[in-house]
Amino acid sequence: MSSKPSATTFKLVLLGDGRVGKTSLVLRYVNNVFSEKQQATVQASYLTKRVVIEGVPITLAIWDTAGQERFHALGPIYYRDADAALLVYDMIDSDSFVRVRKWVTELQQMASKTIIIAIAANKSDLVRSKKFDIQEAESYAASIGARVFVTSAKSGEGIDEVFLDIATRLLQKKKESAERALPTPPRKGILIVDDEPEIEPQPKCCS
Ligand SMILES: Nc1nc2c(ncn2[C@@H]2O[C@H](COP(=O)(O)OP(=O)(O)OP(=O)(O)O)[C@@H](O)[C@H]2O)c(=O)[nH]1
Ligand SMILES: [Mg+2]
Repeated sequence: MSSKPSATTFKLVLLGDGRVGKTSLVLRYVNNVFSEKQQATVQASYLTKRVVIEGVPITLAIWDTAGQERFHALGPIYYRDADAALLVYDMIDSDSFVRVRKWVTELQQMASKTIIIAIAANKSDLVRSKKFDIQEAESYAASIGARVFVTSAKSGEGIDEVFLDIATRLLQKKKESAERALPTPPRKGILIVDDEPEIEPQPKCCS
């Protein structure tokens, strides 16, 4: 009798200003739905998504936090032991990008040192010219080892890509730490000889 391998679960937290589209991104990704009248999140909501990356099943345990300022202090509850953070801003609201930087600074001080970060520049459908400027966001992201994904919860643009990037990096990190945990095999052709124990000099005695 064969049983399916159990999926590894990774914890992902979404952070960002209020109204930038965090809930909409998650609902588009998990349920493939979008609402123009999405209600503001209170505290946080929780959803899961199972995906298979390169044949490996994983579960994303997604914490979608509330962006309104009055909920800011709850952040640590959700990011403290998170494996990854998706920081979201609204492309047509530059203040919301300032908030992304603040979250990154807080994560760098308070969250796991190895947390994986990605940035979503959301609401791309509202940007008339497709030559919108995400250069600043891209160079900032590069400086913190992250990537920016242009997304629209409304049209679906970039959603699968950003979650796939996170899931792939989580799996890669897990593989690397599993490899590091393996004992290193002894190198061939090297004979290890214990040093002779040193003979302690006998104290000279006096008469
Ligand atoms: N046009 C457009 N509207 C969007 C997009 N994403 C979200 N919205 C709208 O923006 C508003 C806020 O979206 P939410 O998903 O509730 O934003 P949020 O970041 O979860 O907000 P909080 O829960 O308050 O932190 C809603 O009216 C959504 O319909 C998008 O990609 N394009
Ligand atoms: Mg929300």
